[in-house]
Amino acid sequence: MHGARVETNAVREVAAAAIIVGGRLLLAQRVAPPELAGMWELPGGKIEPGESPAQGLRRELREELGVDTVVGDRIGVDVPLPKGMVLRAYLVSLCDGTPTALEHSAVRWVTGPELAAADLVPNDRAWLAELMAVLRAE
Ligand code: DCP
Repeated sequence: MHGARVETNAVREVAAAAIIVGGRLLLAQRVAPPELAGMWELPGGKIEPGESPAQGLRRELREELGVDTVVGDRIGVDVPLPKGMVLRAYLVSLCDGTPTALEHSAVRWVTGPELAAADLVPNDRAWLAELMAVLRAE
């Protein structure tokens, strides 16, 4: 073995939230890294070791948006990320609080046509068709 580095076999997940209220999806505007700053994403972040995806996503949404949530079903494809990580989207319900840009530069609620026209981060474009379908069904 190579020293004391702790290895884990678990694939590291980044979880992102599709929060839909009244036919609109919540988007958050990234501040970093420079190549993504100004672009819009589904809010979320890295699941920490020992957390379930639902626990980690709830924590991220509390930290980033100041809201209490319930994490529901997965939506869309797995998006491979560098370093063996995987990006997954979940349908998420708001329980308490108003989403506030605590770690983003802004948040906004978009309709389907507004989503299609938004400057989304490239990874999140993989979910566009499913998100549009959910918004249409609202
Ligand atoms: N990502 C993405 N689409 C999303 C959310 C994240 O493509 N809807 C990507 C951007 C990053 C990686 O996933 O390459 C990790 O996302 P964050 O930087 O948002 O995750 P954390 O907030 O956990 O990062 P850290 O705390 O390390 O800054």
